[in-house]
Amino acid sequence: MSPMMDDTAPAPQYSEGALIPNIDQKGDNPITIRLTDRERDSGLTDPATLQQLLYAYHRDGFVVLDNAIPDELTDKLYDRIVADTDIYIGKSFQQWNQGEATKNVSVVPPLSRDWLMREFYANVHMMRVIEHLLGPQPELRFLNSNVALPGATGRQAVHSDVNHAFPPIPFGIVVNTYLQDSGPENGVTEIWCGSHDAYGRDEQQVQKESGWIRKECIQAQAKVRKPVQPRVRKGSMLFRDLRLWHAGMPNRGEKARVMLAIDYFAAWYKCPMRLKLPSSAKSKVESWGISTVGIEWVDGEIDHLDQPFFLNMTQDPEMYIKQTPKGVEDWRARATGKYEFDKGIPSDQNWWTPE
Ligand SMILES: O=C(O)CCC(=O)C(=O)O
Ligand SMILES: [Fe+2]
Repeated sequence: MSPMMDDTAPAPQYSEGALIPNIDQKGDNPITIRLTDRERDSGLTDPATLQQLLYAYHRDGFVVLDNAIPDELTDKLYDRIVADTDIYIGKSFQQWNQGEATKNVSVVPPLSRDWLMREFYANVHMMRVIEHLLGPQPELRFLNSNVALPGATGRQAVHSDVNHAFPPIPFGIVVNTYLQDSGPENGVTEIWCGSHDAYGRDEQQVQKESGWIRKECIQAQAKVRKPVQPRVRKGSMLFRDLRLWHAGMPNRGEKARVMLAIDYFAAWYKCPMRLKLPSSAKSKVESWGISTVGIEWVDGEIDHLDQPFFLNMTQDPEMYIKQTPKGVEDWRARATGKYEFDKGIPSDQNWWTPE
């Protein structure tokens, strides 16, 4: 898929041979770019828009794209995931992210044919950005959501979602699509622009088993670029390099804050994780034109609220983590037989203290 020229787009302007991007762009930490309604509805991303999205992402490991999804669809998915969350948290065990105090829970979105909407999971503007960053045929391999419920008493540690050894180049992107307007008041994620390639893994990690960042690195990096809780509009897509530091924050509002987590990996990376989707959706998903090598088609419907949390963003099929009734099964639990639910309770050693 390549950007297509649109005859109705405004004539480009140049300065010393370079295109001047005449687009709706705001902020610098992070950069937010808003598509025109014309771009959204035609599915054609102006080359200048794409250029700025790529520039921001290469610089920061992070960029926000606004107005790529019609609001009605976003509202519909929000209502469904909130209703599902009520059911999910009544179950005997669930995936609380960094302990129950954060009230941050992973809830799989509905996966039936009708609910698998291209606008979210293979949005044409989103795919154009991802293909230009990860190369041809990027692979969808993980689909989940983070629900930040009101009433949290704690925040997450500053962390990177990948704690294993990884190549020092972009290999995977998570797109966090926000299903409501968000800001610090309802727990928008804390973001550390530019942290994706600031330190090596051994240098930055508290321990090998988690992606939590060492206090010295947190304090030092904040001098280069401050962490921020950006204000984002409903339907915004937050493209984040999997190596980037970030943290889930307490939702002090009254309504649940929902963000999708859609992970694409570069084809060359050969991530072994597979996403289970129902065979009934196969022809629909294939019609999106994305690579489906990361998808495992299963017969019958999938009860999305009854899937154990499963993750493997490494390159090694044996390095997966899986949620079980006794705790999280990771390589260490498999070796020792010792299962734990949380990786520890975050303290002020795990976030930035302004000096
Ligand atoms: O929900 C959020 O804002 C971030 C959650 C997160 O980063 C995580 O659980 O790994
Ligand atoms: Fe995270």
